[in-house]
Amino acid sequence: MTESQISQVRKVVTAIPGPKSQELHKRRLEAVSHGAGAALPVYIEAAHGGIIVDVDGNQLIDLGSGIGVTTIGHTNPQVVAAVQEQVAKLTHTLFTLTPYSGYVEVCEFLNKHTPGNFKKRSALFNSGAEAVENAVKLARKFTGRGEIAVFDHGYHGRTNLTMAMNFKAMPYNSGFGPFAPGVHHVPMSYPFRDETGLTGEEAAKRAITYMDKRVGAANLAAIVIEPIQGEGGFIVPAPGFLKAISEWAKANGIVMIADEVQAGIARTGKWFASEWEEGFEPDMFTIAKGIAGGMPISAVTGRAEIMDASHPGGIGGTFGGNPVAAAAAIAVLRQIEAGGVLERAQAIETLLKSRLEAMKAKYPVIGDIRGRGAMIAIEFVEPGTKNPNKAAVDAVVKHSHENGVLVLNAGTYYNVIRFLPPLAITDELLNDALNVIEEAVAKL
Ligand code: PLZ
Repeated sequence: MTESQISQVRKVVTAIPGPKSQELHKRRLEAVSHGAGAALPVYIEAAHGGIIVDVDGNQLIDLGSGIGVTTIGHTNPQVVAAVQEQVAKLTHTLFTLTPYSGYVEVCEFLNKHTPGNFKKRSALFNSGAEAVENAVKLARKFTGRGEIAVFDHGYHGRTNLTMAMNFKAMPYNSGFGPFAPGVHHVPMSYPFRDETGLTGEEAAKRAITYMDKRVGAANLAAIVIEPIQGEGGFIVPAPGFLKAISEWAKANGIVMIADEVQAGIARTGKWFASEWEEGFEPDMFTIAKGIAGGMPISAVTGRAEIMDASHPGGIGGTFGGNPVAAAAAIAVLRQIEAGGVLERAQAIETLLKSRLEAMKAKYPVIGDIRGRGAMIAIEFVEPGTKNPNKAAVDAVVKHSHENGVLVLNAGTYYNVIRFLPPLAITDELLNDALNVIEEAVAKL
């Protein structure tokens, strides 16, 4: 099946998972480590736009983009063409051995479009976790300090350092320690769950008191924060929070790192989610997921003096900034630069929020609707309380999956459903998917 033959409609032709998926799943359980989870064991063989097609011929509406990766759309024609052209020309040299232009071009794009009016440089890696590791490495080298601060409900990856930075033991960390030292967890601003009326500035004061008293400003190399928390359930901090944290970081010579792995690259309707808060001024950004339409590549972009703090040879890696992945990234970044992509994310926010707010008014099981752009979540509660309602999420996810709508859960309490659709999704598909979700909510 070629990409253009995938009609942008939901089609359920077998049980989900269907017989071929079930067969493959048996093989998988035999062959693949059971440590890798399976949220929906439907085996996908093709995809285009906002539709993924499984081996049984079911067409599912994708509201997850593989956790925010195929933001530009599945099998985006420009990405496909760029990859096809590049893969036939050059697949690898190792950039730090004999370089190639694609790597440089990706860095130029990121230096230009990340927020901050200062001289920047970038370096490329393979995964989000690897970007976070390298940002912390460089911040430590630059400041000569060792400690770092991260926020409750945060997520940063599955390597040893980034596991130490995650909030949740289960499922990410449990039993895999001991973890890297020097990581301090501080209170986040979580407007839905903080005491009513707590401002962003007050929440920042709470976090700053902890960092200042417990860690000591002079010992902190970096503060790492997701401007909108992804795995945590799309927690958007109260206005003023990010600004106050970054002002304190600046005043104390602490490197402010924005982990934009999930929220960055057009997802929230701006190039980077950090841009939504006036006065929030990160020194460094970690970038991955949506940058290359599904090809594995990640980046650290930041102040030139921090990015250059390493001796030559201090950062690298065999595959980082691979030529094929870089070609895909350039194809994505060019399209964002050409216009229309950010606007599409904003239009998706309008559509999702208006329908979800209407549902919230009707169904007391919905406690909160939040997020920006095409990064919107519902937090489910037991009606009349703020008690997390995981059972509701499980039921809505199950009904959606059975009816050909791929949704993802999230949240510290597993009581959040998050929407991360490809921006190429049509309004018709979004509305169709929301109808299925509303059916499920109505049944609760
Ligand atoms: N920082 C903010 O969201 C990845 C994890 C999927 P990697 N989140 C999805 C899973 O189950 O492993 C993420 C993130 C933020 C860092 C990362 C890590 O990115 O590319 O998965 O290493």
